[in-house]
Amino acid sequence: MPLRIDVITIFPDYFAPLQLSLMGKAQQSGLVTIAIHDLREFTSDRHRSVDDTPYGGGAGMVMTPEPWGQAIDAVVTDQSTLIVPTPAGKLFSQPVAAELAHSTHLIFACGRYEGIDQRVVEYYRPRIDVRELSIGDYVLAGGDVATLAMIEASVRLVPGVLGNPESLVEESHQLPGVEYPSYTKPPTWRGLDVPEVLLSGHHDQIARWRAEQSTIRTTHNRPDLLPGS
Ligand code: 6GU
Repeated sequence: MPLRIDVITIFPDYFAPLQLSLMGKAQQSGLVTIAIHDLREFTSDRHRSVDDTPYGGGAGMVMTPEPWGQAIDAVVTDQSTLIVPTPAGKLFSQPVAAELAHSTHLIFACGRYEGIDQRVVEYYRPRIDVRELSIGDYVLAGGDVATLAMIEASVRLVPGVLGNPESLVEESHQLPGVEYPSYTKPPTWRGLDVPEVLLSGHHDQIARWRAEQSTIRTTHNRPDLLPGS
């Protein structure tokens, strides 16, 4: 059974790139089905409004629950996972991506403004799996770009999507650190040589060098990933 993904957004055009490259191929091959839905199609007022001022005061606008309920009800099943992208969510990570890749049905509810009325999460939480997820410690204008990132990270882990699953094995060998640097032809570029060991054909030495480089990079760029930090 293919992974089904429904995205609900007020900016359907954000999702055009899902037709390209690996995500486009994943859909063409039938391993993944992605449908994009315009939240405004689920409004019932003349102005197709989706937001209002926050109770309790404060800056910005909050998305009203009615259109969200209509839009989610149109796609939800008891097998669905509802994902609400928000900087206030739990951190999205590679293990979360792997869980989502093995799901039956994902619904992404992309909020804008100051977020979605919290009763939408409260309503669906007793009924289905609901996850509020953040992609990192910075603030985006809305959940759409975060949704693109989460879809790409998850879909590439759906069995059969990657032509060469060796790359997943190599990624897993580096964990919990980051990858070693890569080089290709030409052997000299602007006076800079490819590290000699990589041209040596000594596979054990190459593996050792790469593990060392991975540790150096992790120490320098991501000390938070080192054991005991
Ligand atoms: Cl999921 N949404 C928004 N608006 N900002 C974010 C984010 C999500 N994750 C990190 N920053």
